[in-house]
Amino acid sequence: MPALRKVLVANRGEIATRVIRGCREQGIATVAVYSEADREALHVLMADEAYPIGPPAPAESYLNIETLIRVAKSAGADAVHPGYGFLAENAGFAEACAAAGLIFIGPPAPAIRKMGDKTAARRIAREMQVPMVPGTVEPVRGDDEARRVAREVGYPVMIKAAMGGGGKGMRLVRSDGELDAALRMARSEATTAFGDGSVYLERYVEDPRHIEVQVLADAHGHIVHLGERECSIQRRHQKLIEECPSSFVNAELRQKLGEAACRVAQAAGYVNAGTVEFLVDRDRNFYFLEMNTRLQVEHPVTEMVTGIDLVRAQLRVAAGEPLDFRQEDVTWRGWAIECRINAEDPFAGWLPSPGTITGLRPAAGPWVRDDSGAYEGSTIPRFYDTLISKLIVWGPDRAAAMARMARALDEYKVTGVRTTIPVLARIIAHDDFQAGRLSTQLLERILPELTPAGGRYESIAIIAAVLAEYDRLQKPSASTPANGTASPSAWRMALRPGWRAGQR
Ligand code: MV4
Repeated sequence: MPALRKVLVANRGEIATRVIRGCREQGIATVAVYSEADREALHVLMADEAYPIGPPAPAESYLNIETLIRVAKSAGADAVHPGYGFLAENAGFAEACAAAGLIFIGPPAPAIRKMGDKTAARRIAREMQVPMVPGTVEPVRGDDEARRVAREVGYPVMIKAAMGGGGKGMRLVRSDGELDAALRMARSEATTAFGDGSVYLERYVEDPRHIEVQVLADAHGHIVHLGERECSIQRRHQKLIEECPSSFVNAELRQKLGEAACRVAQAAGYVNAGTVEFLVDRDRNFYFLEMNTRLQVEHPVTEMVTGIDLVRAQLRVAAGEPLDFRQEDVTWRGWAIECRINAEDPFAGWLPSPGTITGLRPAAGPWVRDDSGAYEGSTIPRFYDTLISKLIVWGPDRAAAMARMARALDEYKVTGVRTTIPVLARIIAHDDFQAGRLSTQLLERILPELTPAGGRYESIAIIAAVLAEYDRLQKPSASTPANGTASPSAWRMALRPGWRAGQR
């Protein structure tokens, strides 16, 4: 079996730093790549070597297969880690790596391809008798077939793109009358987005939870699951907060979900780390949704609770080594929560807020982990996703983890760009979150009360008050307070350079 000696990390940001750290702990050398927008990025500083791969636009750098492989070969790398996003679920990239004699640190190309086609994935789930939302397995052919199926499974139904995923190209249809127009829209959207207009149909699951299961498979036929992650706190299919375990899942359901996930992965010929997504309804019925053939953003919560280093496992499996633990060795201890800290302004329509981070003091302390792609003085480019960092905390139970997250968010200071920190703090403090009453609809429902425009006016009021105070002090009549204290006023403290601006 080939031991890995040098890995090219075909990614940027926090996931590139996560993979570099994993490699370094295993004594594996790392090669970073960077676009013109990332010359001074953290992953470039952290890697043993770094090479430019082109202009900022992803299509001309991080998505350029030919360039990445040329750099990997000339740097003498023997493997490539794709991270998530970019080329992570591109079967052609996995094949191109193999053709160039490079180990792709991910699943075999056929498994990526199968799971990329959501109807093929549904076929596998059906064969393995994994529960699925009632609907079509094959793409629907004509409008008549769609109408027949919709009536059969009952409205409301969801139209989904066969080559889609992650919520792209989905359409909710509440009645016969809406079906034709929705089909047309979904097909044309799917053609534009995925170059394939095939769609399939499912009954709509009302107010579901999104729960996913981490699996790990080696090339020797061993496959294990590491339990579930609760990912229901999302906005427009972007997750904001994830947890391990889910307060909705008991040991019995965990075993059922885990076994179902392993069956799907096994049938797909899966090797390496992967995630099987389920919808779970109010009555704890679960339905297979899709499989993600990559290391996920939210993998750290699983690592914190199981003690299993997923990047280390990925590297070992890619080198042909067997998993060094069995299913019965996997235990879940305590509770982990992750918050995604994005450079976005939740008080201004979640507008991206790229720019230079002028001040940065990440949270730290016991059981706090900061998986970051940033440092003070670094830049969040406008060309890529807005993730600055993932803040992960662990506690002995959910209440302790929530309290620790509240503390860590309060401690985390970023200036220069707007961040999602204040709204994350408000979600964590919300009664429904505290009580574990989660669903995929929760965030959209409570956001209006969490992000009033008042945040803006508060800043303006502070500035106005400070100016008024400054004006007053300029006047000859202004004097020392009668009690003679020389302590700085609260307003002056608020003006101290640094932290106040990002705090809100
Ligand atoms: C659904 C659904 C309800 N019923 N399918 C969105 C992402 C994609 N992976 C599947 N999604 C959904 N599929 C049926 N039959 C509701 C969603 C959904 C959702 C799922 C997970 C997390 C957040 C979501 C937000 C809105 C809708």
